[in-house]
Amino acid sequence: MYDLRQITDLFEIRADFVQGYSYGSGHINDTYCIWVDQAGQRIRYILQRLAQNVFKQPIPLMKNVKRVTDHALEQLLKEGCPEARRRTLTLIPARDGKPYAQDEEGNVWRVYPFIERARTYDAIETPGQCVEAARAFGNFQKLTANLPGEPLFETIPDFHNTTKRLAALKEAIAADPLGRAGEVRREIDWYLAREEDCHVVTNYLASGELPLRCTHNDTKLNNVMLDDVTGEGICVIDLDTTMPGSAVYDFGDMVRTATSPAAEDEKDVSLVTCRMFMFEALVRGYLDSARSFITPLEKSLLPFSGKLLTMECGIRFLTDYLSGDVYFKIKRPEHNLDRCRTQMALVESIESLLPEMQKMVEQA
Ligand code: ADP
Ligand code: GN1
Ligand code: MG
Repeated sequence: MYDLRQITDLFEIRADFVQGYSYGSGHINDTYCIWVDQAGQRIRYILQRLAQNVFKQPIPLMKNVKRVTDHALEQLLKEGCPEARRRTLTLIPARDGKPYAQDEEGNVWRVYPFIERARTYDAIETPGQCVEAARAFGNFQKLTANLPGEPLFETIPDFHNTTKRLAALKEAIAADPLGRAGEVRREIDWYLAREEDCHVVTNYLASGELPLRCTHNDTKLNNVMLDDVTGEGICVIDLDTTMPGSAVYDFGDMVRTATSPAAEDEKDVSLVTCRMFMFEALVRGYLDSARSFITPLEKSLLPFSGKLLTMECGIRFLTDYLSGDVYFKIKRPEHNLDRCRTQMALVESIESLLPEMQKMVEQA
């Protein structure tokens, strides 16, 4: 659809374009792997087109990403970290010096060096990976806590405001543009029955009992790269939603994406389950890096966070299904509905484990 050679040419890449193809399994941006020949050596880059239906203000967003990545690199270099440029994303400037380029249609593009000898996982394989992923996201919070200057721009307002997410679901039910509401009454009623849970964290934030931090806000397992050899959580990626948020959101989305053996879009929901040993591994890894700053209330909300973020994501999938699949990328007609159902199964599994999780966290 896009002329990847021409778009690559907009960036300060002193090499010959070889080939480019779609890459990864993100639900939002268009991601491409670009191979170039640099004086006889093949190297690759990640080229991304920002989804402008999701990110309405891509320029301030890119300013956020530039600030965060520059700050991360500075800290890593100051600490004398080996391979600092494998441990943070680095924006390749466009020919005009900006950290992004715009094509004739107004699309915003960016390029990162491809982080080699590491990969992301759509499904977790071992508890060790949970420890590493959680430690990496905790370190990311620590690293961005002393970001100089004004707070980051809110790239998607009220991104994790679950109260507003539920209100949006209710609006979609009322509008029902595709006449789908009737066939998903069971799912609708299931989410509406959990309305009270939606307000817990928003209320704590409003009262000031929970602090606003600089958080990643999209800590899904495939947004952290694990080293192929050591397994270390080497680099946190997908920084589009890094902005003010709660530690509860970041931990919750790890529980959502890293405790179940089943894929987010698994059709057989009997395979979806929260595994206690994976939860324990997440707590261990996260507290390893977050112990120094996390408050007692944040810590006590770690078990509930998994339930909340899974529910929130399910609400978003159902809202998108009712609205005609306008937000998340889908590969089949009922994709968002399947995703909404796996989230329900995972919430039920987490609900049954909450007392055990609470005990485990208190002892950690
Ligand atoms: P989306 O917002 O659509 O989820 P991501 O930024 O997460 O997009 O990128 C999609 C996938 O591309 C990631 O899950 C990861 O596998 C891969 N990816 C992104 N950036 C890099 C990078 N710098 N090096 C290697 N792989 C990357
Ligand atoms: C999207 O971009 P990606 O695929 O990492 C979404 C997250 C959802 C997730 C569900 C900006 O994440 O909020 O939790 O899908 N990102 C955005 O899989 O909406
Ligand atoms: Mg992603």
